[in-house]
Amino acid sequence: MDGEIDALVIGAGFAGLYQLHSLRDRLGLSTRLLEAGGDLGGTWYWNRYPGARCDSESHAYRYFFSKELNEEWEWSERYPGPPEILRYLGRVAEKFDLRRDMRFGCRVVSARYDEGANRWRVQTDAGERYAATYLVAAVGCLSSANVPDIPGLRDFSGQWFHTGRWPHQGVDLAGKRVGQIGTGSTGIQAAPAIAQVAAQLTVFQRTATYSVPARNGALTPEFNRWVRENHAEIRAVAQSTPNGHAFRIADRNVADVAPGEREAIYAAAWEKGGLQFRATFRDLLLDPAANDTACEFIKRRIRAIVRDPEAARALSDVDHPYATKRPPIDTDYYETFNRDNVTLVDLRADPIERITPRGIRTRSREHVLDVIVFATGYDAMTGALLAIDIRGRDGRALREDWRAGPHTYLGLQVAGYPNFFTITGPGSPSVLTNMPVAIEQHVEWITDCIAHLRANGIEAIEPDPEAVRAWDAHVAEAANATLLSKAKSSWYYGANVPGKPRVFMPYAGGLARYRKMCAAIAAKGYEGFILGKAGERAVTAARSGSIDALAAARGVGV
Ligand code: N01
Repeated sequence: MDGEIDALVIGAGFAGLYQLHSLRDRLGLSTRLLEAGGDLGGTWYWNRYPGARCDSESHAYRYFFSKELNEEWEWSERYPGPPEILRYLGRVAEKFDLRRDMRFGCRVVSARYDEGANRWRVQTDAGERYAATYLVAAVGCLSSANVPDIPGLRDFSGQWFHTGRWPHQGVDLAGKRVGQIGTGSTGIQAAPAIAQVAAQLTVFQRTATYSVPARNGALTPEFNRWVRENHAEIRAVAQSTPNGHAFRIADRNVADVAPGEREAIYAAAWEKGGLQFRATFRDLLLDPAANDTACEFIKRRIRAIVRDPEAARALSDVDHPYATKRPPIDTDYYETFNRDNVTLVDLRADPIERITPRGIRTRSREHVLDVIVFATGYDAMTGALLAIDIRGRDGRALREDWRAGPHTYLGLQVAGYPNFFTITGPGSPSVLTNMPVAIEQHVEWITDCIAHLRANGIEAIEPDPEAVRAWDAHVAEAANATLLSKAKSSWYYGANVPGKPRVFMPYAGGLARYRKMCAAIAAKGYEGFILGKAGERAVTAARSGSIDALAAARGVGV
């Protein structure tokens, strides 16, 4: 056995670092962190594609748990890129002396709950073994790259890359003919940067989307002073809004203002840039008529920017309401299509038939390419968890229990998997928020929970299957109460991965509301969880029936 420890954390992104610090330094637990990548950073370790940048504004894209850390750290830009975010996380690791308990290049391949010992037995791809009482998955929601199975890829004679696995030494695209598949948040960031160096860029678009300018720029010393001096207030705003950003959603409906004023509000938000566009009216995700006004505004802007009428038509031919798929923000995305070296291929009219040795063949012609960039997203929310063979009580397999979609309680725990926690797991606000704020809340909740167990001599915790069933139903209800349910092709539903169950995975009820629920549940002695000794738990859970059966009975998760 390579390691007998109290707690094991998988993943060295924002979530894993803070969880290691909390369990080790706050609770005094022997804790180890394992990371598949060669260094810390999580998503930012892997995502180094041209144009990569954070979509959250930097003054809220940070940890809030340490005022001292905030006072020491200054972001240089409104939206930092991977090198600066990695420097920030490196500073965190250094300040809290985290590296001594982190192992890199260790991919966890299996985790098995040993009920007799009440321990998780974890194995890495190198054959190292660990045993821990608590297992925390901090594996990220968007870390399992999705490379579509397009026939012929193996025969392609050029190079190909997925944006989420971009080579760290960079890729020389100068003078190359580049084909980019995918126009989500990543593709929209990548295309303008690639177009600046490539000889020719061909963007293959399957679904058009609505992008708003990011308006990145250097932060002034005055702004950074304001950030330092208003740490508590910025934190309070981020923690009290539905999306965890440091801006409030306007307290007005679209119908409350006259058309002229509405136009001016949208125009000001467009000029200001960023995800705040979503915050212009409170009913944008609730009322189709309200949403239509935002769609129309953005479509008009696209048509005004893009000179080629056919490209303008395809880019503004969006099939879903605004922000029902994750809204991207961009730097000169639409303007890029005015360059002589950029071509848009509308895959709805001219679908990809196959990849050939020379490039990509669509129905109408072959596009000859030196490099293919897959900006095709992720097996989101469940992909990285299910890549690990996770076995709970009686050898039950998570891959089997989640065959019809994920089932969790609060996105934090799974029935039948005692002392196993998922940071920003499916069923939590996670990807609908500014991630570090959601992560901090989960890490602190898990830490408080484990502290409670230890203070009260409780061996283990897991959710009651009844609570899981109710939570599944609530997650579905929360999505259906918004327009998010109108974009069935979104990765929130797993629709981008063939064969993946179509279940709305994140919790759409808002982070602020969710935080209150989590706190209330803990205050009521962890209501909905089963706390006790391993043997007693097995009896209670068995009486409650299987979670699949309960979910199916409610028509949820199938
Ligand atoms: O992935 P996506 P992403 N043939 O799944 C297309 C976060 N993020 O990497 O819409 C042709 O959104 C697919 O088309 P369609 C953010 O949360 C954060 O861009 O499925 N096309 C779509 O256009 C974001 O939402 C930052 O029809 C295919 C694209 O590929 C999430 O990551 C930056 C295809 C995939 O878009 C994922 O964004 C970037 C196929 N077979 C991303 N398969 C920050 O800055 C897929 N597509 C924080």
